[in-house]
Amino acid sequence: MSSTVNDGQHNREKTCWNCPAIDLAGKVDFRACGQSTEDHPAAGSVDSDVQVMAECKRRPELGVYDPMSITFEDCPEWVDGPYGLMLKDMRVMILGMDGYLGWTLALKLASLGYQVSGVDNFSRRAWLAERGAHTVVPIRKMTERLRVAREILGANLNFRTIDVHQEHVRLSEFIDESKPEAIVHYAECPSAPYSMIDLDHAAFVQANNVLGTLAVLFTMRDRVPETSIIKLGTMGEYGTPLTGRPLFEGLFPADAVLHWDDREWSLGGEVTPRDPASFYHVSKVQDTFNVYEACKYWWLRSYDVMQGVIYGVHTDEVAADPRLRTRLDIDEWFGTVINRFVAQAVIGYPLTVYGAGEQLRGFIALDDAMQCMVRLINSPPEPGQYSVVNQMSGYYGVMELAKTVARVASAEFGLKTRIQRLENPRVEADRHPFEPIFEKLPDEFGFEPRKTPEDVVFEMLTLLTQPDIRARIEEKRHLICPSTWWSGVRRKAETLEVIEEITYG
Ligand code: USQ
Repeated sequence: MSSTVNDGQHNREKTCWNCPAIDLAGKVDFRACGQSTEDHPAAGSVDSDVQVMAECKRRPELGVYDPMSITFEDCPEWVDGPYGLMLKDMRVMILGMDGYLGWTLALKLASLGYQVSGVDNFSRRAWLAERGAHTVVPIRKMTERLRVAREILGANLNFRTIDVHQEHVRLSEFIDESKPEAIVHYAECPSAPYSMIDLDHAAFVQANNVLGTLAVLFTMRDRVPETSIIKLGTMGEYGTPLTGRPLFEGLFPADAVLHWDDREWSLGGEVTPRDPASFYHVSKVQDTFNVYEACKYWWLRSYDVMQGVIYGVHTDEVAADPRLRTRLDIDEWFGTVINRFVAQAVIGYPLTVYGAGEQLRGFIALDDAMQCMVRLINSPPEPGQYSVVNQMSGYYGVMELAKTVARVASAEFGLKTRIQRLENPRVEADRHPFEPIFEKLPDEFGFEPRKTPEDVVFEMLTLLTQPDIRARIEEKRHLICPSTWWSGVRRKAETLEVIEEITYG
């Protein structure tokens, strides 16, 4: 596949073996998870009596045939698109379509010509309401969102209110009806601090995320086993090991070796160690194993997307009309760090760097994350393949990012911005080695990041300085300073140091 990347058609040499339109037929052997097709009889081993044959749901005239014999490039159902070849009118279901990412992706896919369906139970709105918070970028009710998407973008989004965890029979029915060829699973509670509030919140986040994902996996086994699941994991599953061990993409590379007691073993293909940083991150680790097992037991196909911290408000589609905007949270529970810093700069609140501010994290802009997702949808994994991508475009220290925000805010918007170091309410190393590996998306899927933090901070400040949005940030100023401690203590974090504008300019 090496010649196929970065030419706009990274997936052209994939075959029907990867395509969700096939029905596997005949005598099919059971493969271990993640095993290459090269070792599989379907790849043409002469010694084997096992032959994988398929039929195409889109092209029944092909009859029963060898799925390795037709490439995407040779198939008329796969057509040119901006992010690789795309399956004509491909049906994609988004679980969690009302969320920050889900809504943005729905509009992106529909604009590119995909048939988009989606479900949500509006729990993100409810969690914010429970904390007394709100999205500072106002968003419309789903009925209006759908209407405006149709009116402005010509997007026909097929939406159903369903709780993925509690209503899997309804989810099955909706899957039967809309027959998705890829399912993007965003329907989880994404907040580390929310999961650390108390027992009820920790239990809720774990049940909601882990059992919801389990329901999705069983439903896919029974209804759409050829459909790929693109599941949102997190870079935070790996933690920041103090040994400095590289953070590989989910599984150890083929040449990784364990030396111990004068002996040596290959680690190639094994799941890498995890060191999650909150009860929320633990839920993502358990999801990883559940998805991995489902691929192994049932030949499901999955990309587990270990996403870095996301930031930004802009894609062409959400910017097409104010009523199409996606949410933006800046409170201590649901606001991610860059989004919070930008909002703080807008209202003159000193940027809240936790601890020394030397924590390093992987980051990706909203727009770039959407590009990655489209590329993954276009390049489905093989049956049984559990594959992981580390989805980030760079890594930065938290203090470094605060200085970037302060610089852009002051130079481009005349906002006098100070930075404060706060006591860190989390249990995390704030000085640590960090070597994330994030090669697959660019090397195998043609991903090219388009946005730098400076670009996105500028876009965000342009929107967030609008008077109505500034007022919505101001209204929730009291929810900026963190009060949720990993230790269980309940009090606002104290300021350790204030850094004046002059020292970072
Ligand atoms: N931080 C600050 N000041 C703030 C907020 C955060 O210094 O005002 C620091 C935190 O201590 C942490 C880092 O910034 O070291 C990132 O915190 P965050 O709240 O932006 O992100 P996190 O809690 O790690 O979780 C977010 C998403 C989650 C996703 C994760 C990716 O909410 O869904 O899984 O980013 S990752 O961090 O790679 O695990």
